[in-house]
Amino acid sequence: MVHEILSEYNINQEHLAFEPINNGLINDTWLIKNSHENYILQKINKNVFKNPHAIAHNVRMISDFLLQHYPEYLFIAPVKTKDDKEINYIENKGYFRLLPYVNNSHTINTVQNTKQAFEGAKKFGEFTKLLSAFPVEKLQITLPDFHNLTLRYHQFEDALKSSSNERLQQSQELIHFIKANKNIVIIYENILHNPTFKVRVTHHDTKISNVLFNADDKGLCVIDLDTVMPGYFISDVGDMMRTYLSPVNEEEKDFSKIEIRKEYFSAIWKGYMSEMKDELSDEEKTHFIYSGKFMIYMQIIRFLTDHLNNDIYYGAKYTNHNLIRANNQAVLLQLLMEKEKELQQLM
Ligand code: GN1
Ligand code: MG
Repeated sequence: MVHEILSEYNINQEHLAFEPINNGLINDTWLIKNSHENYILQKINKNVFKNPHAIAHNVRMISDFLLQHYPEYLFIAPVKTKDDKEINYIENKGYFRLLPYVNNSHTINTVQNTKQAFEGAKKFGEFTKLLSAFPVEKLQITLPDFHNLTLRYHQFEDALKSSSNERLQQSQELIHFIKANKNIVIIYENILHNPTFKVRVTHHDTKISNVLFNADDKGLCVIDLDTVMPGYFISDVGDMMRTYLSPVNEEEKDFSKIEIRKEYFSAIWKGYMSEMKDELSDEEKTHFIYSGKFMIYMQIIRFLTDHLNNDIYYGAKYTNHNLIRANNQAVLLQLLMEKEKELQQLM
């Protein structure tokens, strides 16, 4: 299949080698090598991204803007097909895109030191800052209501009504925890009506594997622009907290390993603020820690809703996979709330 896809591009297929890279739950990704160069090939999950052309539109607009205003910024534009398309549709196979591999760069799957956390936060901050003069309303919505917490909460309530009794029974404690923390939804709804919160170009998937690093662990640029849409800074900062603060991620079944590492919080704050301090309003800054609660809470709801809906979105590699992920994230949220006062001292 890879040969068929690559034949749509002007690239040499001699000595072709490819291997899958497992770094996300949604799209399939491969590393491709020929005798001269490396590429990243991705299959876009059409069940999730119903309009792949919206992704291509956004990437093109952002690429043009950055090239015009910040030509020195490293932006990885997709390789175009022979007929000049960024997205390659192959009948019965789906939508694909090919990206050049940046030489001497690498990605990491977990944050191992505070420098990486600082650099990641700085790179996502820089991305939003450089695009502050970009007409954000011209971006297309690639995933409607992606971080709409009100809607996520409603989907959770709907799932409670349609779920099997067995799955409902297993989830009782977590359902109670979600309901008890509904104030996180209320604060989100206040933000929507708060004029000091600005809609900006937001990445919406700020996990560390979406940052390219050089050999000295310096951040080079951000990648995976499928979910770049208009949004609030709490989405980006919140997902950094969700994925950088703990030494273990959502897949960890031994919850005693989950931790909030204060020095990593400090690194996120400093890294993001090194770029965004003049962009964010004071009101936005006071919601910095709230960002983490917002994103972790939403992830609990999304994993649990999927469990109640028989794993139709994320899938499950073992029995109760999404229930365990949801419980893992609930532990993370609980610990974050307990540390909130201490973290405030670091800002
Ligand atoms: C999905 O596929 P990946 O890992 O980039 C999801 C994110 C979740 C994440 C949880 C489009 O991201 O929103 O936070 O899983 N992306 C989509 O691991 O749903
Ligand atoms: Mg992604």
